[in-house]
Amino acid sequence: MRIDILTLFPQMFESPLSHSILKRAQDKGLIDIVFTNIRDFATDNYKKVDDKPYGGGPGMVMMPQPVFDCFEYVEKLSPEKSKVILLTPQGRKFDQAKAVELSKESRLILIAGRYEGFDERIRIGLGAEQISIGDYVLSGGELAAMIIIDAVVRLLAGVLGDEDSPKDDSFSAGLLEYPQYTRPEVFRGMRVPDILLSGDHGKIAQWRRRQALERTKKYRPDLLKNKNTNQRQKKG
Ligand code: 4HQ
Repeated sequence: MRIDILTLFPQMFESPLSHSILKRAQDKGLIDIVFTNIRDFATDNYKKVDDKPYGGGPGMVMMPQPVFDCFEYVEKLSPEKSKVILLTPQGRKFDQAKAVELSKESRLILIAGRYEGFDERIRIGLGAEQISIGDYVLSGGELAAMIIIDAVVRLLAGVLGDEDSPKDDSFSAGLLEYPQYTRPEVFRGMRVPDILLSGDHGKIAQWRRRQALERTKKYRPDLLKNKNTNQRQKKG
């Protein structure tokens, strides 16, 4: 997969992409991440990419010209068909189903904005899909882009080892994860449940399914309510 990122702050991505799973995925050549700085497409001497909103009001707005020129340059860098994503609170909320969907694309182009937001013509003209990572206001789209990259890349074939296959992740089954324990058997007076020490794999699997369901009912009942709707949305 090729991932292009259009941003005013490419350095923000350095650390998250240079560790652990995301680093390994790049080292193995499974993903290729390319940054392009929107500011390089500013045309005036001050490298201006934002301007005052028409109609007045606080804050600044991303100008359409640098973003369009940057996008058109990036698109031509590689021939693959791409999915274009604009990070914005107006977008559909990101979830595991969307991560799975994006993991099937061969190329993603993510546009991370700053300031109070994008000139509306960026939204209209680029034909981008709008995605929000949640109902809160960030100071820029960069962290949102990183979250999407992390959730998508770990789903790509060969990125995770077999041991930590994403198949039993919480959410892939629509449920939270069952409780996990490691050594020692007793820690500060708290015992590992006997069933996990029994060696009876059938019973253990049954216990885990039950626990996952109970936890979901207790902490995230909304996941159970939405379960059928989510699956229907996926098929439709
Ligand atoms: N932004 N999910 C970029 C967000 C956001 C979100 C605020 C996006 C500022 C310029 N992005 N603008 N929530 O809060 O994706």
